[in-house]
Amino acid sequence: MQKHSTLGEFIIDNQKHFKYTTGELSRLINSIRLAAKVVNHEVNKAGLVDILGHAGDTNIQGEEQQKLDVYANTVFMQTLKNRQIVCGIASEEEDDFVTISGNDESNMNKYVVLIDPLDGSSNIDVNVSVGTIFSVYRRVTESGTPVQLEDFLQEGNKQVAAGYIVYGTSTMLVYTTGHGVNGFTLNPAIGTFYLSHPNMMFPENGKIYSINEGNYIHFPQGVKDYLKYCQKEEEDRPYTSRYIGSLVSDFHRNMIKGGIYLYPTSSKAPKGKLRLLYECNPMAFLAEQAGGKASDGYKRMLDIKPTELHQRVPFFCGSKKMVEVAESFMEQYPDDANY
Ligand code: P6P
Repeated sequence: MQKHSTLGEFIIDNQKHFKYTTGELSRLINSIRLAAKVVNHEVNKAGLVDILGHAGDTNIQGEEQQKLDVYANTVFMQTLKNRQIVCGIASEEEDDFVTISGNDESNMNKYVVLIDPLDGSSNIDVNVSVGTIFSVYRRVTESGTPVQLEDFLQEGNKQVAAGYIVYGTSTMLVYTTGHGVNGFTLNPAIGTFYLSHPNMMFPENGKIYSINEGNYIHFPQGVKDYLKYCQKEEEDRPYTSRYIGSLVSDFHRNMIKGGIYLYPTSSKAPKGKLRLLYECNPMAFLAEQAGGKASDGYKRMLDIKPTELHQRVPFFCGSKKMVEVAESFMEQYPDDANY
């Protein structure tokens, strides 16, 4: 029987891609691995303890924070801080970025991490899968000085690593360091992630589209036209509509089966809903590394120059040919590119 390598073994093997580094990135991925296990343990018993319901606070997005959101944020922040690997962290749950100060040593660390600690958290109460999304950059300001906003406002094409944990029927960690995408499934009995999905690739085409069609009347005309295309009785259509309401889960299914995920602008969300830095860019990096495509409907997601920490963008992501067809409808309406 083929011996499945563990995530720990894979990280060590993967180190060969980074000959001239000091293993910090490997240690960073290892800290994500630990935090994922801790959060998974809590997510899996969310229904059993009084951890549901709203923490009462609202985050910068104006969304009520579920207690599990707060918990997941604390775990990932603390794990990254404790390992003294990063010099700064930005989180959906934190109004501003957090400087990992403590001592000059931490300012010598060369990586910053951006994270959505528990995406899809509104699904927690109804026992639907949720996820963590992370994105890693090298800092661009002077080493040894406190991290600054420009270290976080980097284009997605500068990412050195990105990934997600999906807390679903099984818990998986899926990530890339720019050398393909690999998926690891947690064996909860022994707390070990095993390489279950080596070299994950989006099918070039697909028949699944993921979008909240409840917003149809608010969508740009290009999106309405594309949806009518998906639903037309012709050739390989109508496609299947699948929308879990959890980006990580919809993305993960589409990467395995083929498909496209869309969160466009609408009159309700004039810049879209998803955040560029810790949702769209990491997922776009993964998508491209898996042979897929990601854009705002008009331009490559990874080339968008960020201007704010929590900025939102429209998001079209998945099988390359499906995204290209969707973009061909959007380009009929060039004015909608100026959101
Ligand atoms: P809507 C979850 O809040 C999230 O950020 C994504 O995970 C998900 O795809 C989307 O928003 C769901 O948004 O407006 O359709 O409920």
